[in-house]
Amino acid sequence: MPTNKFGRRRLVAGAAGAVGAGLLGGCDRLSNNAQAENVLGSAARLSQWAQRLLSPKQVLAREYTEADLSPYFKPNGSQDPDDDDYQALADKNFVDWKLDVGGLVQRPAQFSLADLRAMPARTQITRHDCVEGWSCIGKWKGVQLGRVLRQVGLQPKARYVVFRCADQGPGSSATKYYESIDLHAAFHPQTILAYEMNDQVLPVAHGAPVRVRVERQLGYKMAKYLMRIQLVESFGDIEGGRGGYWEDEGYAWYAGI
Ligand SMILES: Nc1nc2c(c(=O)[nH]1)N[C@H]1C(S)=C(S)[C@@H](COP(=O)(O)O)O[C@H]1N2
Ligand SMILES: [Mo]
Repeated sequence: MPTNKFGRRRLVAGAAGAVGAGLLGGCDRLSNNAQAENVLGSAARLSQWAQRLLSPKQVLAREYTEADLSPYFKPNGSQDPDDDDYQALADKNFVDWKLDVGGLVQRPAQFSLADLRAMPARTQITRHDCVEGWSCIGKWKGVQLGRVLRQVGLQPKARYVVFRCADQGPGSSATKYYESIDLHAAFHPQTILAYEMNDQVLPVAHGAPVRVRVERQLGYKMAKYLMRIQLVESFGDIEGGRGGYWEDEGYAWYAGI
């Protein structure tokens, strides 16, 4: 019946609004802040975003304890980028490294390692699943990507976050490794830019100085050797057009687990 339908829609809208308000309340009190508009673009966008968070898919990946840590965490893909600029940065312990954040943002910015370390950190012990069929449990510390994005502010057209890496990638492609995720994954609380692994500075083999953790997706989404983050409306005109290094070779763009 139409009245039921209307009632249900009102309920969903109300619930989405409540979650939106709750989230903003928890996120540095953005609700009282003009920055909220920059991040979320518009009220319509807020409802859409909040509603997605209500969906059963928006759950945390399981977190483990120290006792579960894998004694050996297998490095995979590139393990020491064959790139002169990267090697020069590595030689100086990445003090000159800067993460460039640009594209469809309000305030393009560069973040040094010190800048990222000065932001509130999140630590999580999670299981990494590679599409090749192996898994390892590791402990990661870093800054939530959502915090970085809130700091630069998104333009309303921004839909995807593209990660650009220093390495050429292990396959036959001449493309540098890159990846992309949507804003839903980008603002997931466990999506972090990790600079520590198992209480150590992130080793080169695992993506120093900073690698992405997107805990509800497969390993190939978790870009290592991060150099640049681009906010885009579409990834169709980037490299092979399928949203990532392995995606351009045929892997699925959405690698949810
Ligand atoms: N820059 C870059 N990131 C990358 C890769 C790569 O080759 N280059 N390999 C991916 C794959 S397939 C996996 S399983 C993980 C491996 O991360 P690890 O080396 O920490 O195990 O990194 C992912 N991120
Ligand atoms: Mo992988």
